[in-house]
Amino acid sequence: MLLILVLWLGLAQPGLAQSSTPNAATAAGIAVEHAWARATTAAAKTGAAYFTIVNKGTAGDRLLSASSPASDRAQLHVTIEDHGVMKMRPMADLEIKPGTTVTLVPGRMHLMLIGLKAPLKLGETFSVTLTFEKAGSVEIQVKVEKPGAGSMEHSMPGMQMSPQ
Ligand SMILES: [Cu+2]
Repeated sequence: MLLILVLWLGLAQPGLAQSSTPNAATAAGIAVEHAWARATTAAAKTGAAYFTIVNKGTAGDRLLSASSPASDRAQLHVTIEDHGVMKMRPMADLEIKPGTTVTLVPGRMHLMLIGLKAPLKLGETFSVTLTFEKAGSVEIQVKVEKPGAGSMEHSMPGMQMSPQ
């Protein structure tokens, strides 16, 4: 019900919800652009998605959680180096200050798709719903690109999940 209200308010205000590209979603000043994921092997149980969040509003917002029909769970992860070993840790949330852009890129941050229901195949798209503190739910379409796309490998040798 709240989502419907938020969407209705967005549509009712000229100047908002004017994005036409399929990859962009706008609600309360938040836009999500260039969402992509890496293709996975047939055996992969996890995948990673990346996107750019632009806060065009005058107030800060926070990305609180995410979900996708492509996997059992979707978790925001940050990549850190610990004694020369790349590790990833879940993030509680992600702040997007007004007028700033936050980009999830390999080697820094990603949306971890845990328990993939099917391999992510090159050229396919799947949806992810991002839940923001103020902007509410924003559905994005994630395009699957080549396994090695991006600047750094997601699955680096020695990369491991820290216990939660
Ligand atoms: Cu991860």
